[in-house]
Amino acid sequence: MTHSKETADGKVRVKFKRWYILLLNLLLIPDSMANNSSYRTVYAFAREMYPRNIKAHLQYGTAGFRTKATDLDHVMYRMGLLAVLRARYKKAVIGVMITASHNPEPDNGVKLVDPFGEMLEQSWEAWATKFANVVDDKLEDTINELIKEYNITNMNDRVEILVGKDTRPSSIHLSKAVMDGVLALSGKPIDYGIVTTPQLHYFVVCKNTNRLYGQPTEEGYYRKLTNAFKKYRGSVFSQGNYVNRVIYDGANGVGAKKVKYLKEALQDTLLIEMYNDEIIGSGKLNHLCGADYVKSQQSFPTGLPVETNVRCCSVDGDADRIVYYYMDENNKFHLMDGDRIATLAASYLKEILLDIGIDLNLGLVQTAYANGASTEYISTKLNVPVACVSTGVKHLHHKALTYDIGVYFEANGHGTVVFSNNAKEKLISATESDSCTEKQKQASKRLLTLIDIINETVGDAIADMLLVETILHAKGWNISQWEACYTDLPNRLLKVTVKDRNVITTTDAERICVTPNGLQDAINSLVVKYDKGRSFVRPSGTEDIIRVYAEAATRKEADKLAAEVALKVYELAGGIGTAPEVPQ
Ligand code: G16
Repeated sequence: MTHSKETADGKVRVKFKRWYILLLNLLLIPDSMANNSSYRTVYAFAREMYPRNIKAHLQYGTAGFRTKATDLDHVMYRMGLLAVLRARYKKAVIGVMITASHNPEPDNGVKLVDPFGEMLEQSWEAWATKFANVVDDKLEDTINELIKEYNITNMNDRVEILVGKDTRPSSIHLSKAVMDGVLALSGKPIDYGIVTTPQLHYFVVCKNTNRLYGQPTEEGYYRKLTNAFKKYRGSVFSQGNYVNRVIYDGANGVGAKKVKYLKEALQDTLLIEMYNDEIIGSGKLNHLCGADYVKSQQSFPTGLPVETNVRCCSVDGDADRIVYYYMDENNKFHLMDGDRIATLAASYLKEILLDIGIDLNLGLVQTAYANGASTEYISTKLNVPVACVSTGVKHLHHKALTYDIGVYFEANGHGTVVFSNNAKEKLISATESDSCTEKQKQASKRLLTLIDIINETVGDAIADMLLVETILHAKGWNISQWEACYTDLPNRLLKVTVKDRNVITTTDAERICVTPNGLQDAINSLVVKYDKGRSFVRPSGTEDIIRVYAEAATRKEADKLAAEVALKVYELAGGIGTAPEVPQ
């Protein structure tokens, strides 16, 4: 059935017949077998089922690998292998999520979830890239290299790898490839089927905290969020100018599928009217809808009824981002993006902390995409410290953990709030302390309940929606009252296609362009022409393009500045296709 030999360098080389690995996969390798050392290198055969057929170099980017689904079989298989090694190294449960989030349906992708729900640690991103690109014959060597580098000695541990996928038709066989990779190294894949990205992060944390964070099931997830939401809301569902009705755009993805369960659990506390919930394989995922579309186009998604002054929200393809918006009586579109959610959350938390009267440092983390007006509001009106980091929730999450209470949101609607153990302990003791007044105790209890509405593991569109609805309800606000806190500077996001997006490199949290030579000088000389002008460019980590951001005092100026900068990118960074047009 097999033949294997141990070489002088101690590496085991094994050859297996194809039917054998298939049988192993069917059996999911029972525990007793997994401990048999002769199964440790099943990958040596299994990789033959997932050969690397492409020449293009793939990179573990902003949120893992993203490209055409047809190019990903071997990457998925290898990420299954890597997840097992990571789990053995961390001695913890690891997650693998198959999704391309906001990308169109022919794309797919994969990202690994670390033990506490964080994105894969950066030093391992380089290993992921190496695993994805190494030629088939060197895969085994690369695995041995990693084992040696991290001195992974527990190669018999039957570690659990939680696997989730979004609704893309390609996710089905790609998830099988991940599981084959897990099995090949005698790990234990646990298939969670179709789930949102944040749900998978939540399951990983539940498992690694021995269920302290919650039950690692979908039911456990809904129960935790909705129980806290209902408790916080009490028996009055609408109050002040707040009405408990929201129009919801599911982007024809997993966010539509999953919110159905949420609706059932919430019953009348929040009336969610769902649209864009087409079935799997309709080809409509993210098409003219979803959070990315609404944010970048700054317009209503298709398929939603346009009702004056009614709160609407859109989630993205894997339901980790959310933006709100509404149409006013003059048919003007108003966007409430991640910056707005961050400021709403930070201002409310600040109020509660004042009520409690305990010393906890609250901080807010943004990226260069944050609207200049929001940054000014946070620092000068809310008096909350604000930090700017590179794009990617992994960077924001990391920085947010340096505060007792860290609020982080990207302008695109991706974010959450994290609470340190110190903060949670102080709140718990405040609920019981004799030195606290009844008002302080009640405020501490409220905040502890609010924490349970939040998915602290990563940005979560569903949990973030419940958080926004909770705060608006508590304040008795309608959406225009929320908007009235500050006035956004008009801004525009554009994409430019270039031959090689890596020619653009940046520094200072992506606000300064280092290469190609002369591009930053060109941007500077354009920006100074505009009142309140600001612009930056960066290569996307999820699409093969350069992103251009610009803001200025008026809509016309913001659009013009963005187009001028896009043209400079096209000229100096090897643009391909039609050159961007600058409006007059
Ligand atoms: C991912 C990341 C986000 C990032 C977005 C766009 O979101 O998780 O943090 O803002 O990509 O990244 P880029 O500008 O590099 O393409 P998602 O929702 O697509 O997973």
